[in-house]
Amino acid sequence: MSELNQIALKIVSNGKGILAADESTPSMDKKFNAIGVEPNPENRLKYREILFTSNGMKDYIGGVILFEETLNQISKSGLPIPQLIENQGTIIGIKVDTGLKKNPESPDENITSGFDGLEDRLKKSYEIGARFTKWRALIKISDKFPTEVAIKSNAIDLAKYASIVQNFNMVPIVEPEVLMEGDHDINQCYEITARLLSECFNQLKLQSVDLSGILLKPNMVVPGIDCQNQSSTNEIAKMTFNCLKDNVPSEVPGIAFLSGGQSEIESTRNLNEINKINDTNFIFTYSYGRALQQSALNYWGKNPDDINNIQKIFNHRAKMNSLSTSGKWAEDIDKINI
Ligand code: 5MM
Repeated sequence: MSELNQIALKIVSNGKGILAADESTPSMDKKFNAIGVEPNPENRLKYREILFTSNGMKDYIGGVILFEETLNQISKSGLPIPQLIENQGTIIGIKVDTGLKKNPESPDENITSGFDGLEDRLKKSYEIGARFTKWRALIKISDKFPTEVAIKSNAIDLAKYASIVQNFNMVPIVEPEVLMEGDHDINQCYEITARLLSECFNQLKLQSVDLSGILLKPNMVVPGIDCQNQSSTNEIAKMTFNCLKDNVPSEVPGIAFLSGGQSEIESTRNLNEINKINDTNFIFTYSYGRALQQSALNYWGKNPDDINNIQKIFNHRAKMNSLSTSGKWAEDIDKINI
């Protein structure tokens, strides 16, 4: 077993998943403004430190993805954030893409940037303790889009990124996300997700990436938010499972979904259903941002000093998602008294 494979498995095994706490500063600004909190580095640290010191980290969070600012912050206790996370037994990851730009090959679509200075950033992040990384490519569905060229160029860049990261001895999370925005139906989401995944693995193989040393972070196959025909949990689970089974090579050690705008309960319910029908060796788990944090963040906005209950809310969400990795979650146990 290679070192990268071991790290990947440690992140997603034993009912653990990933906490995506890598929101960029503009995203955090929006979230803080919405709950009436002043957006600044101190408040971002305060909020994230509450999550990282929760008991739920030990049991349910195998890896946490950080934004560069957080990786370099010092906690209230005086411990650097990376050390505080390591003390929980959680592996540190870092977002290394730098957001979206216009795709030169298809100017009405996007491509992810981040190759400038990437090697330097990887070297520094490794020294501070990061052992995995993340790069997110976004694909939008509409009448005309995505174009073949957008799918291909994003897949090429994801593979190029993954290959560079493995040279630095870190596990690359490959995140090809088909967005939920739009009125497309679940069949369209299936078709685009399948094409995107298949092109990504095509490119990963062409660029000789060790597939046993990556983690895949895909979207679930769901109808667009504005679609008139919303789907049942059963349908979402079956289509997501089939799409991944047919397009992901078996060497990939873990598939950790993004929540993508689904509610906390929807993300848990869908993952639970996927794991109920999983008859493969794939590990299906979570790499949620919003779906792990939303309730805790809202409560923190109103009760910033009530650390116990903020952590209780986060621990509960993490535990519910952990149960869903073995199909043991049920709606009637998903209750919390605050
Ligand atoms: C946590 O959000 C991540 C970064 O967002 P921005 O770069 O837009 O600030 C995002 O990449 C995240 O890791 C994934 O989309 C999963 O998060 P969700 O909220 O979709 O589960």
